[in-house]
Amino acid sequence: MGMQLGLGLYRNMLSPEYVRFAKQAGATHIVAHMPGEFARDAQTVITADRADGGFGRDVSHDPIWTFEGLRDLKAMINAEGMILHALENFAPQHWYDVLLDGPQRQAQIEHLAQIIRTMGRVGIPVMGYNFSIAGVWGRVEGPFARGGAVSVGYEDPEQPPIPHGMVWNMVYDPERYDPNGANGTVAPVSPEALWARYTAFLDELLPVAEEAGVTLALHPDDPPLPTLRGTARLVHTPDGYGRVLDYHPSPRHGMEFCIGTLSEMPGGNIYDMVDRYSRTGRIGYIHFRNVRGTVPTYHETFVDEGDTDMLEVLRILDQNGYNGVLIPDHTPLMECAAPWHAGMAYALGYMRAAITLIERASP
Ligand SMILES: [Mn+2]
Repeated sequence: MGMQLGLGLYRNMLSPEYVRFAKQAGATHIVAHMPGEFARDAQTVITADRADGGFGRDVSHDPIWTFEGLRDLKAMINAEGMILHALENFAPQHWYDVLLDGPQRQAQIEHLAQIIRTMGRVGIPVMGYNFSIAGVWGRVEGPFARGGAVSVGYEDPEQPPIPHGMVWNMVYDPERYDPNGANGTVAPVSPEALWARYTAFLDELLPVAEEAGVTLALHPDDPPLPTLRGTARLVHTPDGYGRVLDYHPSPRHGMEFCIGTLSEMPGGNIYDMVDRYSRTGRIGYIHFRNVRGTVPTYHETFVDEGDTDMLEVLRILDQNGYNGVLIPDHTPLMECAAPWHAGMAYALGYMRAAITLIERASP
């Protein structure tokens, strides 16, 4: 069966036109990135607003998360001859107090359990998630990729504490949120406290995921720093996933395996990481992207120009029998009338050809 090509679509791109674009570019699978409105339009993707609202405001009670919403989403994708492989990321509204260990925690855990049961009922096999308090924060945008194509990077910024009302780099409580922290900030979170919150989350949700037949797939922390804005990070070293997987042997406890984030980790060998973790059989799907540099300074690149030999990554995956889904994650924006589309089509075409050649050459 081999490796499967997919495309991740943001919340405001979940339409038949975008699904057909993915199909036309050679993909067979869709990953639906659920929270917020990350893309302002088809042209540019919101990346970094250091001093203000992060990735923006979360939407309350988005009906897409109901049984009917997820059923209709899957039906829309299937109607185009495509497969809905995964949902990516809970909305901050769903679990801010799970991450922050706040008073709504238990009610929010119940809601997350309900979402996972609904996914099982609808038939969506993977829930990608990023158990992170600070989230993907602090990135800058610039002409970092080949030919001056605009991409994102991380350049070791000052790290103010997280204002109340924000988690996961999104505002969940606009009443309370003040970008300058005038209404207070999130207290520092130690690695031990974060681990306790994470394992409590797994203890409650893994049994639900097993019963529903849904794989929970954890994204590593991007940027992979030990702490960000005073809060610890879960997977920020080459061994980080090892500890996470060792916590529970369930095949429903897996990875949203981000090659880009893993290669941003200092002191790691990306090929060893790909080899080690693809042998576990616990990759829910792969974020296939390239980057130049490691924390605290790196820039995202086109798939074929960063520090990582992505063909070697595919060769290792093929050798270890990986037959799951790969999506481009993000790509630089290409200078034309449709920068996002062009960047994704370039990555998908490259991946399609590379996978075909590698699988053709493999015994
Ligand atoms: Mn990623």
